[in-house]
Amino acid sequence: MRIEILTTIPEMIDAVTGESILGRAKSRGLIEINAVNLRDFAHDRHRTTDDAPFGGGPGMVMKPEPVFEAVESLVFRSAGTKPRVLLMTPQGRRFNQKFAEELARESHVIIICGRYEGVDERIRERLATDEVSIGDYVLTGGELAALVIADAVSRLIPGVLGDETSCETDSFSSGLLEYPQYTRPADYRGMEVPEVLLSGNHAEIAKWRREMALKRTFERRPDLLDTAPLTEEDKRIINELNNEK
Ligand code: 6GU
Repeated sequence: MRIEILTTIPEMIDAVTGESILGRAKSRGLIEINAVNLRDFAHDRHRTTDDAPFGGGPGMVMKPEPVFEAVESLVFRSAGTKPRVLLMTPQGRRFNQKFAEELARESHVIIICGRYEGVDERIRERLATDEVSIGDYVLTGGELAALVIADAVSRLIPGVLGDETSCETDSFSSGLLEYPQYTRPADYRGMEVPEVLLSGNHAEIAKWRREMALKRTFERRPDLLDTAPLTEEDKRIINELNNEK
């Protein structure tokens, strides 16, 4: 899988993708994440990538030429395959785990970071396959949002997480929030780890964890219970939680 992030601030992308799990995945060849400097595709001596809006008004707009030409050069090198081209914008489709799973099945994803007050409308209309937002708040630019996408997608690629850390037990993959975790010491300042976790009884531990995941989801994100796959026993537990309320 190849992810290319088009930006005027490649340093921001390199700083994050060179470290930790993403850095290791890159050096092991499991994923390719490249920052592409839009200034390299500018047409003038000053390497300009933005300009004043036609019709006047405040702020600057990202020019079409560097973005079109950068994307075209990447698609050309992609030899026949059709990449997804994401435009990062607060006006886009809201990113979530399902969207991450969808992108993880692609072989080539290009992400355009909107900067300044906006991008030329022709980029939206003719170049982007998707407009993507990471939530209802406004960032100064799309770089942090692009990194969120790259991170969430990369960890779904087989081998990126260690063998034992599986993304199948994640919050949201199961449709529920996660159960509480504890590690040593069993008693910290009088705060004790639940007895069942020390019991060695794996069936009881699994039961307790499922109950806790249901309880946590019920309390914090009841909306998720509408779509999570639930067993009859799960539904009984939720009914009980409802009755307690
Ligand atoms: Cl993708 N860009 C910006 N600038 N702000 C955002 C966003 C993206 N997603 C949420 N807020």
